[in-house]
Amino acid sequence: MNAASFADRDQMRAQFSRAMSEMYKNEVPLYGTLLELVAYTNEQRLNNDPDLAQHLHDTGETQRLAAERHGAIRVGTAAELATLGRLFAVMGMAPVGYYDLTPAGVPVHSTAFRAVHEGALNVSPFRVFTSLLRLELIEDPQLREFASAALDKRCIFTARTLQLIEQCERDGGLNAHDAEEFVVQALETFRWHSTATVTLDDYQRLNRQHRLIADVVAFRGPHINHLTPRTLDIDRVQAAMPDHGITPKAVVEGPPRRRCPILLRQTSFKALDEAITFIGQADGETGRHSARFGEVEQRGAALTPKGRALYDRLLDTARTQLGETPSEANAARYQAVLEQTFSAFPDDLEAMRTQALAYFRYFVTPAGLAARGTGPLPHDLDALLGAGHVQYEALVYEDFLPVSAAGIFQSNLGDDAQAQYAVSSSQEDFHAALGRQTLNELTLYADTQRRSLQVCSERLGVSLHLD
Ligand code: OOG
Ligand code: NI
Repeated sequence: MNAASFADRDQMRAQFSRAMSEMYKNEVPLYGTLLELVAYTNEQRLNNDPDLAQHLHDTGETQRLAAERHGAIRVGTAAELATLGRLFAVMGMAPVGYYDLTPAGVPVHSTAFRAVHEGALNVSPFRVFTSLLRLELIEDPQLREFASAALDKRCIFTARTLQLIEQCERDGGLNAHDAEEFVVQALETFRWHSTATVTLDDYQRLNRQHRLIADVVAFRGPHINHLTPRTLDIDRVQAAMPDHGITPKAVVEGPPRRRCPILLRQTSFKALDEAITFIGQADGETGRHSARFGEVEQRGAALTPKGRALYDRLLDTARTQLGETPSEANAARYQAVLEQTFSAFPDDLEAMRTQALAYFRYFVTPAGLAARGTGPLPHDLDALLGAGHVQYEALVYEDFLPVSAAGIFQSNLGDDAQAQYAVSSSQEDFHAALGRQTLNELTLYADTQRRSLQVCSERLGVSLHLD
């Protein structure tokens, strides 16, 4: 079979993202409410802000906005993580970035599976934040043994999913019929189960060690624990949530509100308290577990290492100045401190560009194209920008933030779930478990920026410096 008759991986990812959203809407109706609120807010925002509408049009983001979301899952073993990596690869998703959450008291390390090329991202930017439990952090050897045995017994993939992954790897793709079946089969891995695989007693022992450990070990599979739509105005969504029966966490994670958004701002609402039937329970007898929640996010510019260092430093300064963990009680003060601290981060694109704080996509303007035939053009980017032959937009940040992720985890696990781990980050262990290296997100942004300059060079017939 040749490549032309294989199903398009980007379309498969788009279809999977839709199927996941439908499933989660049925499982967690409040997610459907949030989707409506976000769609309404985005529409209002685009109507009232023609500049923003133009910007999203120029970067190709308009078409992806309504479908844009990320999900999150947690797995228990290296084998589960490695097979998930192969499952996501079928849909054109690669592991990008490494996030160590143990310093924040969450016993996992994580990556994000997503598309990497700007063209593929514009077809479907669907991402899955995927965490691997660090079982070695369970102190009690007996409990560790129990957890490990429970995980070894389960298989989180359907037999058909495994067959189709192998087939895809062997042949180089799946035909349209198999691709459709793959989406249906793969979805099963992420479904919620209201029956646990352990007794209530064992669940409670796991839970006492860490709620996250119970959430991973006591169930048949890595249920999707939230799906997050992308809003163009997170403050407005946050303010409107209570009117729609949704109670958001007090503090929006990430940078403060700005004219030119950077990185990622996120807020979530509390996990549902759900009835679970444990092993050995009589008919009608249930226990409770809470794992699934909702989240919304606003994405801004991807930052260079220099920009990111500035962001990390300012966030750290703000938190130190606050003197305590951001919470309901100090939310207003935190907001004020954050805004004041971040006044040191330039809030216009030109300054962010000239100071090399963010990554950009450059494109040729109609005026540039018209000028091409009229004589030699400058071979210098600043001159081309000055003449209006080339324009730019910030690249959208496609990844996650460890401090924010830890805040999201914590708010949904309850404050009693904080723990102290005296272990070091272990990217090598993570790579060994995954069976491959994670990609460096900064390289990907630099590649996209360089490709956009390459296109400008070709279209204008000039040779630009591409680094
Ligand atoms: C993942 C939490 C992190 C985000 O958006 O930063 C996350 C989890 O709770 O499994 O989803
Ligand atoms: Ni999330």
